[in-house]
Amino acid sequence: MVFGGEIMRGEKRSMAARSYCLAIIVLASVLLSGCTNPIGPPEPTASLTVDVDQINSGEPINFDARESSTPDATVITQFSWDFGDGSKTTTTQGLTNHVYSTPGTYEASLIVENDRGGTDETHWTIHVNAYPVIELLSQPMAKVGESITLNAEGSSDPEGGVLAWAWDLDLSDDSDGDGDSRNDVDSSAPSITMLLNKSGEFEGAVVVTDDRGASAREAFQINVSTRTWQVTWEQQRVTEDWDGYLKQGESWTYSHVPGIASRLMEVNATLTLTMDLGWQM
Ligand SMILES: [Ca+2]
Ligand SMILES: [Ca+2]
Ligand SMILES: [Ca+2]
Repeated sequence: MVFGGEIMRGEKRSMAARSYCLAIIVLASVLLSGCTNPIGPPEPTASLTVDVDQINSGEPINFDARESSTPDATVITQFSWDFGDGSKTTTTQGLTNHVYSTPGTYEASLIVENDRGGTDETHWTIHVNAYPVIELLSQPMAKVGESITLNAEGSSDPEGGVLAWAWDLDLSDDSDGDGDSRNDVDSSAPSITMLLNKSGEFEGAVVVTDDRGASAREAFQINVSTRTWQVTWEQQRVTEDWDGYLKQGESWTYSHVPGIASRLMEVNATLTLTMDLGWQM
């Protein structure tokens, strides 16, 4: 019995020792894991921010993952970026940027990896706005004195945004006096009518802006020519009668001004003596 009792106490001590060791192993595992993954490698925590949630197509957006962390005794070794439009890149620093060339909604993702092979992933949704599409009806040729209509009312925004129009009717004239002749807002109507009162080549532009501040610009040219006039001259005979008397050496002068709408074509002068007194003593 004594022998058997020793055996039982020995088994109990052995079981207690195994339980104690198992508790130590489990505790050590929890401590080493950073309390995030008691089975696999210690995992980092990915953190992602962007400078803007909405951009216009073609504009850059900046991604910042520098707030990502990893448990003590480990370091982040790689940031794997997937921008959601088919473009991917990896960096060792938590900063990058990307240009979305096509409008749409994209979900960017980031995987942060540490030197123990632990990873964490996070996502961010980005809306890429499309620029308005300008539809401009203009008249490239005109004559002085004509009124022409420029119509951009048919312009549209792919997202259906509310549009605003700004016309600069002469890119060589600084109508608002700010030193830039190409930024004037001579009209904000969708369609305008302008009187062409002088000849020459004129260039203007219309800027259409959507409700998210994306602007599209289209220039137009108008060649204003002078009018061609057909002139018909009417002949008018002007006569002047004079019956004065001139002594030797005297003269008589007659002047005729034809006026601004006519001109003097020909002058025929005839002096007719109605009485020749002859020599008198
Ligand atoms: Ca838009
Ligand atoms: Ca101007
Ligand atoms: Ca100006």
